[in-house]
Amino acid sequence: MPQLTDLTAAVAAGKRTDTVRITQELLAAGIGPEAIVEKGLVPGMAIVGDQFKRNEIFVPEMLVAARAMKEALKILEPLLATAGIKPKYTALIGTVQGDLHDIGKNLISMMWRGANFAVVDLGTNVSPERYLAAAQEHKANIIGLSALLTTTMPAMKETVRILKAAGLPNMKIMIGGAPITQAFADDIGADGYAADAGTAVDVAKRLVGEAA
Ligand code: B1M
Repeated sequence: MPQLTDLTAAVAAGKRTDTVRITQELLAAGIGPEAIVEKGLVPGMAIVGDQFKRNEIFVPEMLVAARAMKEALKILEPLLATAGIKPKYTALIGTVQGDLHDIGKNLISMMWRGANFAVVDLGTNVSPERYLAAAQEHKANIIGLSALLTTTMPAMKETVRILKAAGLPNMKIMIGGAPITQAFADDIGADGYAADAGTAVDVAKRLVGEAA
């Protein structure tokens, strides 16, 4: 039986077929989808990030690894989501303006769906104005902003400023992404921050007043 570390290695090497096969084998062996994501797939992308930082690999290799991870996530998504009960709360999610990274954002979206939130995914490169229009249209309870680049953190700050200035009732803003910290969230006035997809569920529940 393959180990979670084999999955990490397959993602890091961008081996799409192996990544899918190992994901299926781990599921068949009874490993839960959350463990597969958090302990198998995510560490693979962390390796890729470190290699990129050291100039050992370049954008094409990062893309290949990202595609391998996305294929595995397609298998895991239905398992992470629960069916049935009508969602009580609506959450919007998007990656902020200028930022095209979407894997983390997609994971949060899946986990929120799994926690029975109705999720509207605005995609990547979302302008502050689009967030605001969507928040008004969907009467969202949670607005989730993701940023992976230090250069797009100012866009996150601006989005929070515009959303807060609109004074929408019952609307909480939650942020996350690799360069984001609780200190930054406090600094820009976001209502919540989570470092990972599991915590993102707990924080969203807390923000809408449900016990996490
Ligand atoms: Co990019 N990239 N990238 N990249 N990329 C990083 C982010 C980088 C750290 C790599 C590095 O240098 N080590 C670096 C940023 C450096 C910095 O800003 N300080 C970087 C760079 C520089 C760039 C480009 C500028 C490269 C170039 O073109 N020269 C370029 C920018 C493009 C753009 O956005 N405008 C670029 C492009 C790309 C690809 C297209 C090749 C690809 C993205 C593919 C895709 O997303 N569809 C890519 C990838 C894959 C990465 C790395 C390797 C992996 C990102 C990822 O998917 N991680 C990344 C290095 C790294 O992060 N280790 C890197 C897995 C994912 C599950 O984690 O997104 O962090 P993450 O999400 C986590 C948490 O952060 C959190 O929960 C998730 C699950 O635990 N979280 C939230 C995320 N959003 C949240 C929201 C929440 C709560 C929690 O509430 C709402």
